Amino acid sequence: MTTTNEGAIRTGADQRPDARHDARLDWFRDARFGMFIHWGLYAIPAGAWRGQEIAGIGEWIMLRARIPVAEYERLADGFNPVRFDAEAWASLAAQAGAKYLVITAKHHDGFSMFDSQVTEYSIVKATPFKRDPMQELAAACQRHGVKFCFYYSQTQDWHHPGGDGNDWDYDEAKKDFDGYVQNYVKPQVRELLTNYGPIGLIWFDTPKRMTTDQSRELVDLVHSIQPVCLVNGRIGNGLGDYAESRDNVIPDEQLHSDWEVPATINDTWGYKASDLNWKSPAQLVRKLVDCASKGGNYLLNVGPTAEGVIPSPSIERMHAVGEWLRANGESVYGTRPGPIQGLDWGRTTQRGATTFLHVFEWPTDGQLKIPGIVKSARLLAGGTTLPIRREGDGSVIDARNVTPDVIDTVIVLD
Ligand code: FHN
Repeated sequence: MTTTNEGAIRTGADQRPDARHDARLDWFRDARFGMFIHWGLYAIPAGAWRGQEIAGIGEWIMLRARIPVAEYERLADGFNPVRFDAEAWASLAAQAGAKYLVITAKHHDGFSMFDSQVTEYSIVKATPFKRDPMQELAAACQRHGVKFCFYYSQTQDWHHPGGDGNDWDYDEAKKDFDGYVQNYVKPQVRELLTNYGPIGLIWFDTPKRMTTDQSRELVDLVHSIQPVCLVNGRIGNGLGDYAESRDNVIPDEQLHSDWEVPATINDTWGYKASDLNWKSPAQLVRKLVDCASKGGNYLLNVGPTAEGVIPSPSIERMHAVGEWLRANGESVYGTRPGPIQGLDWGRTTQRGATTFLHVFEWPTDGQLKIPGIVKSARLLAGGTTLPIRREGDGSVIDARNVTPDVIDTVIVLD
């Protein structure tokens, strides 16, 4: 486990005695799968600036290419995502089996992707598009029964003179970071929690220079407006309702805490045209199951284009995960870590007295060796009962006649 200021899994919060009894977390604990969306002005350059490919994740292009604020701002003039379709995005989340959707209201580039009275630098006021996509998405998510949630970069803001991170336009030593938090971040967070209906959770990021008071004040502000809205661990200073793992890093072991891993479907968060390193559906499902088997949630990202389109490889993969979940969701949603941990060929999840054995790598002889006594075994998909025999302290499931699911075959054990 790590305890870095990047908001990774935090031992302090993990050990809060009331963490597992707080009913506000029930939906989150049962959800296990969420869809993340990184969408902003950075989708226009899509990883290249002045004809040069810029290394790293797409949404960091302003910092990586040291683009002056005045120049980056001009991207807004050309941001017109006419193909944006909130209904399609919410429907994709629902079809993928995601129970919540988290979208960037403001990322580190400082551009507000929602209607804000605090700034002119927003999608409504500074672009030809003029619409508030967050209103449309909030409504679409409600129609699809997907919890609507916001990402908000509270510390890094490369556009605001007081925000963290921009040392090419602004003198770090002269920054009024607290002024930025009090007069910009707080009013914006208030807007997000006031104008878009019920918000499942608010996802803060890279806490870095946040003081304990600043983190606490933001948590209190969130809860003063929406008492049941969750706050993720990257609010910083050991606060927040649940712990956040490092990006794309699933802990090695089961954790006795509520946690989530944010994850990329290729190697970037914001759209980057050259990044075609897509994970396969089998990799994605197995990562989701790995999280569930250790008590965590998998928050899988898509990065829409500047036209407002989610790239088709992402859509295909989301559909594939959804297809697997439609047949096997019982073994993921609402489950808790399974009794057998550390298997190198699979994972276990559990609900009540039922254990779900997830087989990733099928044994060549079709004999599944399980530590402990297994009384009955049947395939989750189709319900076929499988013969079992005792062998020493363990049990062997005879699965020679099974045609395995190439992604993950789930066997129900009692
Ligand atoms: O810097 C960000 C990054 O752009 C992205 O938003 C990820 C998602 O977890 N969070 C930060 C890095 O950890």
